[in-house]
Amino acid sequence: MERTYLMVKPDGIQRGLIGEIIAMFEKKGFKIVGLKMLRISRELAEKHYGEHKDKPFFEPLVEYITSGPVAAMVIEGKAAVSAAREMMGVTDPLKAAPGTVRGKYGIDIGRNVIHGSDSPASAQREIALFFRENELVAYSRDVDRWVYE
Ligand code: DAT
Ligand code: MG
Repeated sequence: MERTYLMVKPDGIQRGLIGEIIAMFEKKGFKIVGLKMLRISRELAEKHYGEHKDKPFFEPLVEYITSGPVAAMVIEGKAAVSAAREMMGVTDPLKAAPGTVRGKYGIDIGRNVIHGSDSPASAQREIALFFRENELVAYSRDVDRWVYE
């Protein structure tokens, strides 16, 4: 089983989409092992998006992600990283497939509603950035025998 980091961005919170978005991953069969609201500091934003620090969109990106609270979560399941990326849709919401989070709920690339780790290594790094070990809960679900064969 694999874990990935997902985050409903400030536009998703303001637009009342937390429930819809969590429900998509929950109903898919993934297990939520971490969940919280937080306001990201500039320092944390710059760390989280460090790979983009030389890009022209870096400053607006940091402004956006720190502009209001976010909903942070860690989900667990088979191939969670790649499956969640598929469910989110591509970065530009106008190009994202219709059933995806960004395809359903976004228009502009700078308001693309959700973040998800892009590799298992990024997932590990991002989970550690946003969650303490004791904020992640290990538990079993009886329903998992109906999710996995
Ligand atoms: P993703 O969020 O799909 O992993 P990314 O890591 O390449 O995409 O970029 C992080 C965020 O930065 C992305 O969600 C939106 C913003 N961004 C990326 N490319 C951009 C661009 N060309 N113009 C404006 N914002 C962009
Ligand atoms: Mg990315």
